[in-house]
Amino acid sequence: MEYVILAVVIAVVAIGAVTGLVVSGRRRKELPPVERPTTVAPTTPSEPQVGDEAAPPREAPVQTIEEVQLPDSVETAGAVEAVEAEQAVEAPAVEVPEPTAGRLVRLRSRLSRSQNSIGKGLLALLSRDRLDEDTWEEIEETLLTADVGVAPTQELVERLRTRVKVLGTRTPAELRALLQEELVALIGTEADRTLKTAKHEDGRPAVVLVVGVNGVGKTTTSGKLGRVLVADGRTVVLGAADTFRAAAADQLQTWGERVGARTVRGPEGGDPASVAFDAVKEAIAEGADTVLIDTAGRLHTKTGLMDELGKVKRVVEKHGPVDEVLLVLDATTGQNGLVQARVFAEVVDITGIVLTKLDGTAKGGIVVAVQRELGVPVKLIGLGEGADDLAPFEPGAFVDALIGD
Ligand SMILES: Nc1nc2c(ncn2[C@@H]2O[C@H](COP(=O)(O)OP(=O)(O)O)[C@@H](O)[C@H]2O)c(=O)[nH]1
Ligand SMILES: [Mg+2]
Repeated sequence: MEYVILAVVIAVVAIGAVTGLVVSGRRRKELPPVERPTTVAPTTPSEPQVGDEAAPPREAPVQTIEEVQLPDSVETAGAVEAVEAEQAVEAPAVEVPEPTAGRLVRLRSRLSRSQNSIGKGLLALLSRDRLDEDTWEEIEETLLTADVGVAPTQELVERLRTRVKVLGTRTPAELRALLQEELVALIGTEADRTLKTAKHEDGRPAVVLVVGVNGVGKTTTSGKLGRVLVADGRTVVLGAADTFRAAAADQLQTWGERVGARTVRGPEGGDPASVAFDAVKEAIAEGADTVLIDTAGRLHTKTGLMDELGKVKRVVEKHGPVDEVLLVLDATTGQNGLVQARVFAEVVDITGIVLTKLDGTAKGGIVVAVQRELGVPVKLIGLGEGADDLAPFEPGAFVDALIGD
């Protein structure tokens, strides 16, 4: 009897083993032929288990982004996933910049808090019950601290004194309107602040030269302005005439690539004037609308600066007159900016000022001072390092941002 039981147990075990082999053999046959490439990293101990592989893990896309980026994993990923990953690397999406209309209003919060407090401070001072001499002196100091400049400050204080006297009773709303009006008048609304960036009738592109000392934000401004123009439907060519370092041209090119604008560049240390000339030449050939030429500012002597910048402009003008010469000034440098403005104005006819870094200074009054100094309007202001942080300068919106409306 015991033998019989033993024999049955052996038989059951044997049948079980054979069935197992057959089933696993079938499962093995059911597997797709050599799906996994031979380059796959050493398999984990669990992988040879046929039972484990019967569940098709590769049909469920469980790969994380990190895994897809790893070379080994890309090979094991499905073909579609691999192709998609490749496309993402090869064709960076071209960005669509923000529209420019109303940018200053949108960026108003960027005007530094201290700058805002100057506008609000003026309003508070004007709203005092008694406008005595001390108060007028405080108003004057506030304006001077903001770098408005001595003459414009005195003019403004005079006008405010006269108008406040006429006003008699002063309601907050009246005072605000009065200050708004006088600050806007001080900045000026007559000047043409538009940029000449439209193609000429003869098909020649508009040429914009961007000048200024090192670090003020020329390249950044060229890039941001390029985006603005592209957003407005223009075709733009960038000229990397800052040939001191390859990195400077790379920086400009990166800006251009983001919006699909081509950059013309020369060899490191090459002649800036010839790069500028080539940029305009190529833009003419392509029928582009606008050429933006970014120049170098790291010149140690005034003579060197005069020579090089003068040459760039003269050489470019062989193609026709330059439409805009934008002087970029860093608002945080205050009065120093005025000295720079004078030097540049001697070399080239500046047609517009770009005041950068207004997001980081309380010296917004420099807008007034620099316009007086050069007799040239501020056309653009920089309010941050972001790609769309450049705004057309509008006196009304600027003053509203200062004193709040
Ligand atoms: N906060 C702030 N930074 C700016 C602005 N414009 C430019 N910058 C920064 O200033 C630095 C110098 O700019 P860059 O364009 O290289 O100056 P460049 O030497 O005149 O070409 C960079 O770090 C820019 O991001 C601005 O409006 N606001
Ligand atoms: Mg630069």
